[in-house]
Amino acid sequence: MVYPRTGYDIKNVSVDMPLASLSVASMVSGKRETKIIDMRVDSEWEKHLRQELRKEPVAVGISSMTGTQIKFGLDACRVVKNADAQVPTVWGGIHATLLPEQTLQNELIDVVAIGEGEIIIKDLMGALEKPNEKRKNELLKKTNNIIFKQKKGKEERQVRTKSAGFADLDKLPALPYDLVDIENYIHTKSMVGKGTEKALPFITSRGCPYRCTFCCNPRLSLRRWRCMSAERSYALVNEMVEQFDLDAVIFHDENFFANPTRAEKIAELINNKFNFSIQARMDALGRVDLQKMERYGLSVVQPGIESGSERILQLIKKDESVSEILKVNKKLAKTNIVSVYNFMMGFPTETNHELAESTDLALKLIRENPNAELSGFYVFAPYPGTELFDFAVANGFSVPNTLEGWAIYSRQHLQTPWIQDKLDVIKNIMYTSKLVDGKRLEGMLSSLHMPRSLLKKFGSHYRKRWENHDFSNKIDTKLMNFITRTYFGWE
Ligand code: B12
Ligand code: SF4
Repeated sequence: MVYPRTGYDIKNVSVDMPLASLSVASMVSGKRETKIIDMRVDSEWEKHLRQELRKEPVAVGISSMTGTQIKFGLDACRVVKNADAQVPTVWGGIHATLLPEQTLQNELIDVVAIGEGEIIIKDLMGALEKPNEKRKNELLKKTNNIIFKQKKGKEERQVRTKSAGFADLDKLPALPYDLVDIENYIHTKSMVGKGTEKALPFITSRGCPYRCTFCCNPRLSLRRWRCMSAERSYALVNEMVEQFDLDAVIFHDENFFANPTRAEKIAELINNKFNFSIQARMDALGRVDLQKMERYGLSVVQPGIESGSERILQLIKKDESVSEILKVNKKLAKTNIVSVYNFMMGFPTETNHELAESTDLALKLIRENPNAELSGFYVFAPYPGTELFDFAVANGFSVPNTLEGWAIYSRQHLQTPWIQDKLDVIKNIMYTSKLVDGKRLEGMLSSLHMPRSLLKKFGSHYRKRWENHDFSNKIDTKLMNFITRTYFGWE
C-alpha cells in the first residue's frame, strides 16, 4: 500500500496516520506479507518501493483524494511500472471511487477499487495472484466493487463488477499499527490535550445523513451513517491510547453526533481518561449536554459554519440557520470546550455583501465565545460527486477530463471562474482568517519562537480591518501569497 503525498504535508499539523492504507491492510496483514509506504514521511520512498518490487508483490495499492495527491500517486505508479510492468497497480480512495472509469483510463492503472477496500481486498488479492490470465479475469469478474482492464488481443475494455454494500464496522479487525512507524504521526501540538500531549486519530463511524451540496459524503455514503458500537469504539480507542501512551484522541468521524446516545455513551466510557476532539454540526451540539461531555474529556469541537449568509446556507443545503449557530456558540461559551470554526467562501453567485456577512459572523462568534477559534476561510472548489458540482459547471467551471487534470485541485483552489473578479478580496480573507482570532496559529508558530503578544497584535489589527470590511490587497497578502507558493507550491 502506498499513501501518496498530498501537497500539504506538515508533520504534527496535517500528516495523519494513513488510515486508508491501514484499514485496507488490516484485512490481509498477518495472512499475507503487507507493507505500507507513506510518501509523506519516507524521504526514501522510491528506494523502498523498488526494494519491495524486487519481492514480486501481488499488487501495489494506491490511495487517492481529489487534488495534488493524484500527482504523487501517479509518481508512485510510474516507479512500479518502470521497475516491473507486470505488477498490477490498484487505485482506491475517494477520488478513484467518485470517478472510477476516468481513473482507470490512465495507462499506469490496472484496477480501481470503488468504495471501502476492506470488503474486497481478500478477493482482489486472490484474483491478482493467479498467473493464468484467463483464471485471473474470471476471479476479477467475481470480485465486487471493482473496475478493471481486460485485454483481448490488441483491444482493451473496462469491466465493472457488481456493487456490494458497505462494511460492517463492528466486524472489521483492529488496525495493524505495527505496519507504520507511529512516531511519525503522533501530534504533540494538536491542542486537544491542552498542554503536554500525544494525540492520534481514530474513526468510529462512516457516512453522514445530511445533504450539504459542496460535500461528497452524501454521494459516497448514500446518506447512510454506519458506526461501531459504543463499547467496541471505546475498547479499540482505549487499546490505542494504552499501546502508545497517548493523552488525547482526534475523532475523524465526519459526523460524530449522528447518533447522540451512542456518542454520549462513548464519552461516558472514556470518562476523562484522555481528552478528545470531534467534528460535529452546530445543531447536534445544541442538542447534547455539553457540560457532561466536557467532564468526560471533550476538549475541542470542529464544526463547519460555512457561511454567515442565510441565502448561501440554503444554497449549500446546510440545514442550519445563522441564529441557531449563534445560539449554540453561546452555549459552547459556557464551557471550556474550544470551538474551532471552519468557513467556506467563493461559492457561485456569492456576492461581496454575503462574503461580508460571513466575516461579520466569524467576528461575532469570536466575540461571544472566548474559547472560539477560526480554523480559516477555505475557498469552495467543485468536487466531483457533489450536488454543487453541476451548478458550478453551469456557471462556467470547466471539468478536467483526465485523472491528471484533477491534480490541479490544491488546498486553496483559486481557479473557479466566478471568483476571478474578487480574487484579491478572497485571498485577503483566506490569509488573514488564520490570524484574526489572535491564537489559532499559536501551536504552529511556537516552533518559530514567535511571541504570543505578536500574534495577539496581529489578531486585533486584522479584526479591526474585518470590522471595516477592509479586505484590500495590502502588502501582507502578497507576502503570505509568496510564502504559500514558495513552501507549498500552491497557486
Ligand atoms: C484526516 C483528513 C484530512 C487530513 C489528512 C489526511 C491524512 N490521511 O493524513 C488533512 C487535514 C491533510 C486533509 C486535508 C484535506 N481534505 Co480531508 N479528510 C480527512 C478525513 C477527516 C479522514 C480521512 C481518513 O483517514 N479516512 C478514513 C479512511 C479509512 O477512509 P478513506 O480514505 O476513504 O479510505 C477507504 C476507501 O476510500 C478505500 N481506499 C482508500 N485507499 C485505498 C487504496 C486501495 C488500494 C484500496 C483497495 C482501497 C482504498 O478503502 C478505505 C477503507 O475503507 C476525511 C473524511 C473522512 N472521515 O473520511 C476528509 C476528506 C478525505 N478530506 C476532504 C477534503 C476536501 C480535504 C481538503 C481538500 C480540505 C481543504 N479544503 O483543505 C484537504 C486537501 C486534501 C488533498 N486533496 O490534498 C474530502 C475528500 C474530497 C475528495 N474528493 O477527495 C473528505 C472526504 C471530507 C469530505 N467529506 O469532504 N484531510
Ligand atoms: S459537510 Fe458534514 S454535515 Fe454536511 S454532508 Fe458533509 S459530512 Fe455531512
